[in-house]
Amino acid sequence: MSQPALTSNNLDAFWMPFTANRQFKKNPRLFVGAEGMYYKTADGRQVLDGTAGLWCCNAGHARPRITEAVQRQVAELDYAPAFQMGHPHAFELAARLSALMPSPLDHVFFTNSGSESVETALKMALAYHRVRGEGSRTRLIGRERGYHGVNFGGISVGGIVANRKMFGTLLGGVDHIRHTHDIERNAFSRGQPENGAEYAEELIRLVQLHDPSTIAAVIVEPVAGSTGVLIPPKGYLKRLREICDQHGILLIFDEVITGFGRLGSPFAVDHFGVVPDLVTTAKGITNGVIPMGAVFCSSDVHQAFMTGPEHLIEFFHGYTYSGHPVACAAALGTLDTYEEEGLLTRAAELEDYWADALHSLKGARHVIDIRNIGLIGAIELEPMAGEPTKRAFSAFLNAYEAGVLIRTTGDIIALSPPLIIEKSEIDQLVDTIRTVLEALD
Ligand code: PXG
Repeated sequence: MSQPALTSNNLDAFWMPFTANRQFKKNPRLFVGAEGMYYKTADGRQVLDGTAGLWCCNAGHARPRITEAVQRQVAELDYAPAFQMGHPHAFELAARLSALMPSPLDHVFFTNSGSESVETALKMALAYHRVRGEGSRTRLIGRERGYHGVNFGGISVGGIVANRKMFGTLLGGVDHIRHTHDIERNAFSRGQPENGAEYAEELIRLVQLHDPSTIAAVIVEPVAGSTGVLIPPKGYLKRLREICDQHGILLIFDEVITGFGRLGSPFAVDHFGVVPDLVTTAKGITNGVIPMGAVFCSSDVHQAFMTGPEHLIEFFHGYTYSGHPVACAAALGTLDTYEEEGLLTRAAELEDYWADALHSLKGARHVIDIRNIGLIGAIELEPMAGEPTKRAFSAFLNAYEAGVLIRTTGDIIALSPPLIIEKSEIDQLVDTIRTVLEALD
């Protein structure tokens, strides 16, 4: 296929998401191809993917099993109605996914994105209490600096100020516990920080304030990604689970980023040994190839809905494209690739090398913290006086010019390469960042 010509005129119509549109269009950064660990730019350069796209291409790019599965599926069955009808691959995929997840998380509801998975899980939690006769449990608890997508439920329980402040009063009846980031006590931690399990006790404060009979669910990312890689202190997630159990509150883990091998185990649920009632996923489920998300729920939650006359719909929720045949094919090809190449546990094998490489940046210019877990890393920079985010954004632009794709949020560089990365590529990524940091204002 020939490349479309690009003029400043035809860059104009596309209002880009979460992008500095005017800055971008003055000097566009366009990818036209991708294979393995590398993107190809419109000007013919190779760029090492340090971010797995947007935390989604866990098996790297252009993986043949996924490509072929999608091609076959489009030709065979392009679409089947999602409501009151089915197709075999959706059932096959749900069964394979639930086999990957520890029991009792054994049912799967399909969506098309992380944001939709979050809305689905929040609605499931509210409806669960109601079908069990506890309809007074309507409150949702999130956490400061949480990211749960961009729909109204997600930004309400989320805790990123810029994502919330423009959009009115959001959902009512939502409260937040504090975030767990504590550079003063935990700077330069490798893996889970030692200090901060006590931040879970904040949940008790909210339980006492609102009364447990009003609280439906607590939602957290096991490792907060978008907000700059906030790793849970040792013991913190376990304590959240205990408090939820004591008070009949559902616990939701948002695993849109941590799911599918990012931490060195299939899910954060396995990694931390804490089992929530609901798990939201997306991204790595299809290796980013076709939009898809999935919510896992416990047998207890599922069973609560399976009452009443059998001809009645049990849960008034779903999307035209829930379990889309092409997305299911992509997901099945993705799971095959993960399994054949051992990718869901590869991050555990590389974690020490990754940690050593990242922490070798301690002492580099502007660096005030480095943190890592699985194949996730963050390098926090001292903000420029009066101009927050500018220094990290310059690092992003300069790294791109130097052939490496990184991601920044605030003044934090976040790294999450495809799980196929080799040690030499880890070196390339870190060495490029070191050079970029030394040259920054
Ligand atoms: N939950 C979590 C934990 C996420 O990280 C979403 C929900 C929403 O997913 P969708 O598919 O609706 O975008 C996300 C998405 C970044 C970055 O660079 C992170 C996300 C998306 C885009 C960029 O940090 N996370």
